Amino acid sequence: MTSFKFHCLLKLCLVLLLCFFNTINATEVSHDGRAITIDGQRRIIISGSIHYPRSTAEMWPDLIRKAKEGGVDAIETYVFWNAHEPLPRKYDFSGNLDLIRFIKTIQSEGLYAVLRIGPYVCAEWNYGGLPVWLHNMPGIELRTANTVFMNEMQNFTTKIVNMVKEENLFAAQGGPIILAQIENEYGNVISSYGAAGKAYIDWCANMANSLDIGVPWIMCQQPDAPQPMINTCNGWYCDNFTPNNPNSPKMWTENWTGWFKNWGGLDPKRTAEDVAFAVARFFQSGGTFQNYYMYHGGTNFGRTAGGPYITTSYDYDAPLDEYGNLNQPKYGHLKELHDVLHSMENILTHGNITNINFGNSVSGTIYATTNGQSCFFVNANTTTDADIVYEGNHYNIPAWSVSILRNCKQEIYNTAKVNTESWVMKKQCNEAESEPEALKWVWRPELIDDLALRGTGRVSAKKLIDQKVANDVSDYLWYMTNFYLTKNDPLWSDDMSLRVNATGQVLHVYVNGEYLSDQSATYGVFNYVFEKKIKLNPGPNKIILLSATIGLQNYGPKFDLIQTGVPGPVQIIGKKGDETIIKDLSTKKWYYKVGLDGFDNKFFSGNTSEWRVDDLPISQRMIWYKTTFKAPLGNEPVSLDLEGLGKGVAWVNGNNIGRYWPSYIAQQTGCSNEACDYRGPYNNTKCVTNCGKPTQKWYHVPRSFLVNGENELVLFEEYGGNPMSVNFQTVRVGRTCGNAYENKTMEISCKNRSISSIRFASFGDVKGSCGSFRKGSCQAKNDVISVIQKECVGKEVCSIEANEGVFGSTNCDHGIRKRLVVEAVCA
Ligand SMILES: *[C@@H]1O[C@H](CO)[C@@H](O)[C@H](O)[C@H]1NC(C)=O
Ligand SMILES: *[C@@H]1O[C@H](CO)[C@@H](O)[C@H](O)[C@H]1NC(C)=O
Ligand SMILES: *[C@@H]1O[C@H](CO)[C@@H](O)[C@H](O)[C@H]1NC(C)=O
Ligand SMILES: *[C@@H]1O[C@H](CO)[C@@H](O)[C@H](O)[C@H]1NC(C)=O
Ligand SMILES: *[C@@H]1O[C@H](CO)[C@@H](O)[C@H](O)[C@H]1NC(C)=O
Ligand SMILES: *[C@@H]1O[C@H](CO)[C@@H](O)[C@H](O)[C@H]1NC(C)=O
Ligand SMILES: *[C@@H]1O[C@H](CO)[C@@H](O)[C@H](O)[C@H]1NC(C)=O
Ligand SMILES: *[C@@H]1O[C@H](CO)[C@@H](O)[C@H](O)[C@H]1NC(C)=O
Ligand SMILES: CC(=O)N[C@H]1CO[C@H](CO)[C@@H](O)[C@@H]1O
Repeated sequence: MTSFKFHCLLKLCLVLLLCFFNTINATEVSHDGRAITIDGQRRIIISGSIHYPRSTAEMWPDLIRKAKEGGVDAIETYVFWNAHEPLPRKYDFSGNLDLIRFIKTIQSEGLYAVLRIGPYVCAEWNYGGLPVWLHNMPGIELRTANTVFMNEMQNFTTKIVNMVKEENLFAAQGGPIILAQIENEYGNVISSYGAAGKAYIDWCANMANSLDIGVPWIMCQQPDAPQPMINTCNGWYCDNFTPNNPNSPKMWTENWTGWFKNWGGLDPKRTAEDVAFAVARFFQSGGTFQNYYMYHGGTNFGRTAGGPYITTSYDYDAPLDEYGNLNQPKYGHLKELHDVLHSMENILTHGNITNINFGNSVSGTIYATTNGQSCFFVNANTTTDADIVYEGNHYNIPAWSVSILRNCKQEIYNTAKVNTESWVMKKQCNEAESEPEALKWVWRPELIDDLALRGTGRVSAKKLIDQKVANDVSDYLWYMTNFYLTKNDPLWSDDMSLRVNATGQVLHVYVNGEYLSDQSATYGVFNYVFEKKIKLNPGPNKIILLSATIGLQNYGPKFDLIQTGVPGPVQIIGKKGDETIIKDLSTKKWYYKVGLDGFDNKFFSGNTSEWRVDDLPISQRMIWYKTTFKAPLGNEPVSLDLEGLGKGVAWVNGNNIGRYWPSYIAQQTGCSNEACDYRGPYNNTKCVTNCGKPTQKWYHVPRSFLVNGENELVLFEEYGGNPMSVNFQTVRVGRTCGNAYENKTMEISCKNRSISSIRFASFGDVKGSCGSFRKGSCQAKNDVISVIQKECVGKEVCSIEANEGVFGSTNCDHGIRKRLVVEAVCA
């Protein structure tokens, strides 16, 4: 009794203490036309998107810490409705869906949070984050003034807001959340909803306001956002954006650091120079809040990828790569910019602004307060470097770059002058296995014979149905029908074929128990027609179609209505000479079965029965493979090489690491052998790589999925492949290329490994890029390589001043921009 009382008392004290603590820590977030204000202070806020389900809870602290070290103030995330509410009122906030733990991790690392609830999120996420069961509710219309939808949206939004409030996570409660978002990029599609669209967006604003969260709400890409919503900009560049109200600050909620990848598509690459240029221009033109989309892209685990046809990797060429490693030089080059912008916070948020036009696309912006001034000089000319004179001093501004000058005298940053090392990552074989490439496999087939023989499923209808009817609980839906044909049928001939109008998913076709063929599409293709010659029996015949989605549509006006599966028609075409006779099977009785037998019976985890050790099937469809392996030593990230396989799904210790499809070869054209030129407006077709190679052969296996001792890998192979070369590798820094302009410091590091040798070093006008450097027309007198070797070999990190004092004078002409360049190999 006493101890109980004491315990209660203690709890009460704790609660009181916490309340007290929270009240005194309450943060007031507001805004004026210039900036977001925090406790009355105008702030420059650099934010970065990290989507919690695209990594693991174990990875969050490291990712957020790295973001903080990279000069980021706030972490932004969407909230993924269909992940949290897979079935109506059945919620999941476990594991990497633990939103509250994610926000608390942000808080404990000392950063702000931006909560983009949506709950429509786009995000290349399955169905844009909306639960597919919404689609099946009677009377519903999504994302418009429809009470069924609005009730559901309000129900979920309220639930999230209440959960967050209960944990005191809004800034007004002492928590880290400074901003929240309702809806998402609705302005891009509003016109297709007519007047109901405007009514809906006004309702969204009112609903959000009524939730009383104590921090401002934003609406991105919403030019008519009703007050007090702040409308914000998304895009590659946002310097020309103006908010719709003089009291709203200029905010950029999605500055795309790179781009996503689709099956068959190329690896996008946006240079550090161009991202920095876009950010610097945004702040030059009065911006005060900007968010990197993405700061860490991560992985589309399980069935979360949208599209259709978005890959499992969501690396995004973001400052932190899929594995959580620094993407150098992007990470470091932006960190320097953030440090410079933060050092100018007061002047940028209070200074008077004057613009100067130097002509030829060169301009300047001066921020002035009584304490001093700062200048941005922008050269937006894509080809020609500029020499400008300002207050008697000369400045060289490379084409497509921004210089930032303290006191308008000293250049402290130029977006085109990268003083950060570039890392070339490499994969290393699993040192825990004696023969890493010889995993021992067992296998078993997916059960289709039974279905094929009986031709029956669980549900039937006299029509073809949209696959979304099954609430998207599986990628797979079987369509089966029987029909009778005699040799007297007008259709009967030697030339008969099956024609199926399908949506852009993968289709497998079986006729009378035999596999006929498959077909798939590419990203952005919503329909195709399957047509193949078939042999039919006089008498009963059976057609089986297996439709496999690769993520549902996530974007576009009324994207939710785009059909999935086999909407039909399904026809048998008979040709006799010039005559074509069509038999339509669409309104026959069709039997349906959702999912695969191996999923129902949990072949991916813990089902040990009936696996076979004999005659490993190669290049056979619908096979389950299983093996065991030891986790790679150390704590570097782990990647699974699936080259040799076709298409399917992979699990490690029961964790679904995503769809795999290494046999989908990326397009052959569009890549260039020349080094990527950062100059000129970027789009996602520029600077791409990986032409003609598997779109994605490497799959991230988070360390937290692994255990000491035996681990299990299970593959469901849909197309047929060979698992014999499957192997696990670790990801580490292979080489690093240091780069520092004259009078800057060059730093190179091999993360936790030592620098083993120096492959190239020169101080002068070096040509080429990392991996292909060559000496230019001029260089320093001294033996630069031996200086670097002496300083760096054997160390994990080394830094050297790039100047003539260290390397001796150079024979470079005046006006040549000298730099120290080093290529080092890591142990
Ligand atoms: C959501 O709807 C359910 C009924 O389906 C109701 O019990 C619950 O209170 C609602 N939640 C909110 C936050 O409105
Ligand atoms: C860029 O500079 C070149 C050379 O001075 C000039 O011919 C061209 O018009 C400029 N382009 C723009 C867009 O200012
Ligand atoms: C800023 O502009 C205001 C209004 O034009 C002027 O009164 C003030 O002196 C200016 N301050 C500076 C530092 O230029
Ligand atoms: C079937 O697909 C073809 C080609 O896309 C199209 O022309 C035709 O209209 C479709 N038929 C139906 C009924 O949708
Ligand atoms: C394992 O799979 C078999 C079918 O091969 C099934 O009968 C059995 O119930 C499954 N066991 C478990 C634990 O799911
Ligand atoms: C994208 O950039 C490429 C090369 O810079 C250019 O040729 C192409 O027209 C651009 N495409 C779009 C849609 O802007
Ligand atoms: C670097 O510093 C030296 C010595 O202070 C100076 O002469 C030189 O102009 C500087 N170079 C640059 C590019 O700033
Ligand atoms: C790198 O080394 C530091 C200490 O030197 C250690 O804390 C960290 O876990 C190591 N990280 C990796 C990825 O090996
Ligand atoms: C490619 C793309 O979507 N660009 C957009 C970038 O952002 C601007 C401003 O919002 C849009 O106008 C562009 O369409």
